[in-house]
Amino acid sequence: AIDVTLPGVKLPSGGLHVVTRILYELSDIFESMGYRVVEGREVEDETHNFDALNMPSWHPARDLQDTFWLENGQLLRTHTSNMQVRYMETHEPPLKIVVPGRVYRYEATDATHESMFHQFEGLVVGEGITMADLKGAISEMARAMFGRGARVRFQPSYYPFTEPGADFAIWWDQEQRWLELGGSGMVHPNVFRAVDDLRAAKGLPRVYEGKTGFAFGLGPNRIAMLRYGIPDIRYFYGNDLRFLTQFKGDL
Ligand code: TYR
Repeated sequence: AIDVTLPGVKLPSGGLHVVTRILYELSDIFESMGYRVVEGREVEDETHNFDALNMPSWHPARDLQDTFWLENGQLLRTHTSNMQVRYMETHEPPLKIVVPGRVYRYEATDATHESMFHQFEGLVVGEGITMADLKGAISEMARAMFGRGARVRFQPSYYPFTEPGADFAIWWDQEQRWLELGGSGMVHPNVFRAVDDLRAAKGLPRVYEGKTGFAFGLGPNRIAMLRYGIPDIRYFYGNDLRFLTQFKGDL
């Protein structure tokens, strides 16, 4: 006979990884602002990772990102900005997209650097888009992520695929300090031109010249580290259950 009053056996369960949850959270925020979430390839060619982003092979900015090269001349994408090019190549403006995903850099590993990490990219293209729209989008994200008191600060910076380019930081009210969170800027006209060239090569109409847009890229790992007090980026992918279970989310 079965004693139905005996306690049951608790089955172990999985849960979403802390970085996955941050990516979902960011995606939800931007979806509610009308953005479409798209994902893309991690094995990429030079055209989409560099050249079309106004970084020809002689460009000094290529040294900013140490690249993992594959044997067939392809590479592991060094940023999610490759998807700016891939998306525009096959879609017409106006558009609003965000791209969560993994990126790879060949660099020494330490508490704040890993050879694989995540980025969250945004791209908006249309008529008469300005930096005020960029600021609005980042501010809205900051308030949704860090609370009503969150403030955003932009500082001039350089990215070959933007003009002008800006880094942004968020005022973390709880800790009373600025968090450097990512890069952004207005899409460089050369990027639009390169995209139109790629489209023309496919027999698609040139629809990007004369358009304006903004883009940004931020670091979800950094958000998780700051929000939860995680001291070392290597914990994320070390697969140590003592770490993972502390941040176990819903399935
Ligand atoms: N791709 C940049 C990086 O990896 C971040 C970025 C993305 C900067 C979009 C500007 C931009 O418009 O550091």
